[in-house]
Amino acid sequence: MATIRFDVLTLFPDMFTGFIQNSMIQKAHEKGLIETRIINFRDYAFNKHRTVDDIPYGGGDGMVLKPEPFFEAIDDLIDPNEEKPPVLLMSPQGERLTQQKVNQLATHSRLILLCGHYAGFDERIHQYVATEEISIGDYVLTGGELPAMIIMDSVSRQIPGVLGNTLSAQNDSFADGLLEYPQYTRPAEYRGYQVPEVLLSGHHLRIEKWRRQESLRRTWERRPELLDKVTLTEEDRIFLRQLEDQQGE
Ligand code: 4GY
Repeated sequence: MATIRFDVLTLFPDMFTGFIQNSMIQKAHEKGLIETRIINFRDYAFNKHRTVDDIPYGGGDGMVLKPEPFFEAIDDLIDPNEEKPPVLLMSPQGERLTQQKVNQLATHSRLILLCGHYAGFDERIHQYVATEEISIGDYVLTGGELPAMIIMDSVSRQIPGVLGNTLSAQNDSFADGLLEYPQYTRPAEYRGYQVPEVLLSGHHLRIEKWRRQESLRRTWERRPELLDKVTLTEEDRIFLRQLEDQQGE
């Protein structure tokens, strides 16, 4: 059975309680598929006032996170006789998180996540504590907690058994490199808005073809750059050529 353990170093452990105590993550915990340890790295600040930050050398705005609590906490978490788990530092300067990266992270049995605040980390934490830096997107947050939760959420749902249905993780957007086709449920008509006829037909081959084409259409309209990385059939190519020909009509 594949399981994963997340160790999170943060100054704001309460931010994680709502996340962990809800939804699929909580169920995955109950099933023993995932384990999370939320550690306040202030517990590893051994100076008199347990300070975790200090003013930047060379001057400037904001406070910088001191190296000692991170080095000490990692020493406590990692057994030198065991394989060193990835230590991910959340930063807008990191490698962009993609589904491919999520899948790769999900192959590990353990991940350590470092969440910073203020003006950032002392560079020695980047260099000697973190094994890689991850960014969830090109915008700046107040801290690394939300990115850490995004990693925990996206990685957890790749663990077999975490989602009720083992197929759901494979079917979604990005699993095959295309955006997902539109979904409908009952009623078949609401306020005059109709569910596409083909979905009511019960004709599985026609439904599959329609879904593939809608996935291709969406990807072509919204994220055309994704199409360069997808394996397309001859039928897919014909459909895409039709879309191009119809363009501007
Ligand atoms: N974007 N992706 C991000 C972020 C906040 C100051 C270092 C992001 O991953 N992390 O914006 N993080 C900063 C705040 C300390 C982290």
